[in-house]
Amino acid sequence: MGILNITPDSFSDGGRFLDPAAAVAHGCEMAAAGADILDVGGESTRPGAAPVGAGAEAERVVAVIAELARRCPGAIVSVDTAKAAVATAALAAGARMVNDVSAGGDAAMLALVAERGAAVVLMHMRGEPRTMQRDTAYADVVAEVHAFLAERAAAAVRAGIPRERVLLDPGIGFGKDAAGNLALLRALPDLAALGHPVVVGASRKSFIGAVSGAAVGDRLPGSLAALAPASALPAAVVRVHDVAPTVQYLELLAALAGAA
Ligand code: HH2
Repeated sequence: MGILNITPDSFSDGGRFLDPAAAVAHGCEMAAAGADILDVGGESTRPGAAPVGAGAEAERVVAVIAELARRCPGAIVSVDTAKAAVATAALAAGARMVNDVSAGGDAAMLALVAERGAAVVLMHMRGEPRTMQRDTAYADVVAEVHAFLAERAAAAVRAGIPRERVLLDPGIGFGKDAAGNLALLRALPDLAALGHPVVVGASRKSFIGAVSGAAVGDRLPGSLAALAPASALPAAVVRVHDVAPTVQYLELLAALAGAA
């Protein structure tokens, strides 16, 4: 899953793709480099980010989604939004997946995804982006995140979304400290045991800087290393900025494991 942020303030690529033509070109480049899914977002979720209204968010993403769906029919276009109103417009424009960092926090979201025959990513986050890094202490971060995701997955299936179209994401960096993020990555096999495909978004995130001291632009090696646990799972999606190096990294791991 290649990341396409059409925002002025995303933590690593903010402002680069505000021009729709530049956004579409980058999406097509990622698809050509091997991304199966293009995740288009119009609101930053970095810690402290200011919220964006549904109208402005939809305005940023809808035309780009329509163009990507037309130009890259081989890729699934995903909309990274927690708002059902934005998801409605994005699905009408050709998106086939909703990446919801609030895991169905908008009461209309799960029914909408079910009704449109789309897929959904349900992610764990503590609180909201503005405040999520204020309290990163958990009695047991893995148990708490997995219990939350199990409950949200059951709600999605109850809403009528087929099980294989409900993907679960531990929310790396969303209200967790570096130790919590590492514990969640180590525990991915337990999350996968819930029986859903797993999504991991570790690309360039601050825990990589906490471990290595690398600045945000220099975190590709750490971003790849953070994907090793996901690569061993039966069904996983990795959400990344650097598609071509990630594809090469995963191809080599698969070759070493003897997989097709
Ligand atoms: N991380 C970000 C945004 N959306 N969605 C899922 N499912 N999982 C993630 O880990 C995830 C996500 C944050 O990264 P990015 O999009 O690069 O930055 P920003 O939120 O500042 O736009």
